[in-house]
Amino acid sequence: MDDGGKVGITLTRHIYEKQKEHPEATGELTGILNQIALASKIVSREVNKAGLAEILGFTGSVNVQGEEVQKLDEYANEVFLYTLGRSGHFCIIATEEDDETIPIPEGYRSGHYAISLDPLDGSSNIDVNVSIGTIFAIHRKISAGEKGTLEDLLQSGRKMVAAGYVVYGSSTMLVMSTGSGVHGFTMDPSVGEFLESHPDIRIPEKGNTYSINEGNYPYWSLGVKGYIDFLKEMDKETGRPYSARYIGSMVADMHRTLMRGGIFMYPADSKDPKKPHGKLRLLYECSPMAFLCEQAGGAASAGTGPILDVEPTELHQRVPFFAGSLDDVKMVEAFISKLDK
Ligand code: FDP
Repeated sequence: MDDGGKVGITLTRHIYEKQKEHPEATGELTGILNQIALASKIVSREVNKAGLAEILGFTGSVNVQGEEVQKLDEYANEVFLYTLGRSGHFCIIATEEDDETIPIPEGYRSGHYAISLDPLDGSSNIDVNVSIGTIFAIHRKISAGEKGTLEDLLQSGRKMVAAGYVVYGSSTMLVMSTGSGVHGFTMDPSVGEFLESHPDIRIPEKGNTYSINEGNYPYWSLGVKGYIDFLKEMDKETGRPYSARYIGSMVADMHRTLMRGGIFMYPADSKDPKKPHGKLRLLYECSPMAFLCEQAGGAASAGTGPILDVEPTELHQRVPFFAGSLDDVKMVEAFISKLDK
């Protein structure tokens, strides 16, 4: 098709235009988001081949050519670490895959930002061709000295300067915020660019869908059980019963929630005494998603208050998570405050 060379607004142009509204901006965020977009394009290319795992690999075993093949989540981790670590923008990195913080490689510039990321979230879904994603959260460097420290990563979500995710779904889409709304870009594989497809995403004030691993019901608190029971009652006026949707891939479930409204939850449960605060991680799962929810007019809570106000104490800290439409999040908080004293 002859489109006269028009490809729409690219991610780069979008960030550049936004930057012009802030004369004090240095342009560094433009560079950062471009690097994230680049790494996610490489990961997207490999995710699209995951169905050929038996032929091409990604099984962690040996492929038909007799070569040892890497698992896709490890591959994604390496791609992001390589790209971001050498970009000159970051002073320290944390990823879901590594227990410790990751310094910038010797010989490369240490930058003004810290990044926490989950390079391939929902990885139990890779083998069954279900959407997975990348999540990232960016903070300004606050520590003294040239190199970054843990202090730069352990900052509350309120201090975040940018956050986003990439969903590797039927299309690859990057959704991000630098603090002035939430914007979505869909990758056009024919030009290899993310094009603006969803400017200024807003979450409906109230939804009619709930998203939770309901198999954990027996392990929840009375407040959470009470809220889920309430959503399943019949009441035409408040749109109940709600519909249930749960993919089990946080990025995909949150993406649907952002676009359509409703609530996504991973509460605390008593299933595993080693994980008393639920499963999801504060720094690179809950906090960035909470930033996007608030920027889109929704809310994200730990059940007792905003996720963005939680002060992190550990790199891989877990936190209960309730996020989506404002009214729905307020309602679950009301149940928790009433029944979980
Ligand atoms: P996964 O274990 O497949 O990597 O935090 C990881 C995560 O997926 C999220 O993406 C997802 O929302 C959640 O765990 C699913 O957990 P359950 O299987 O316990 O529902």
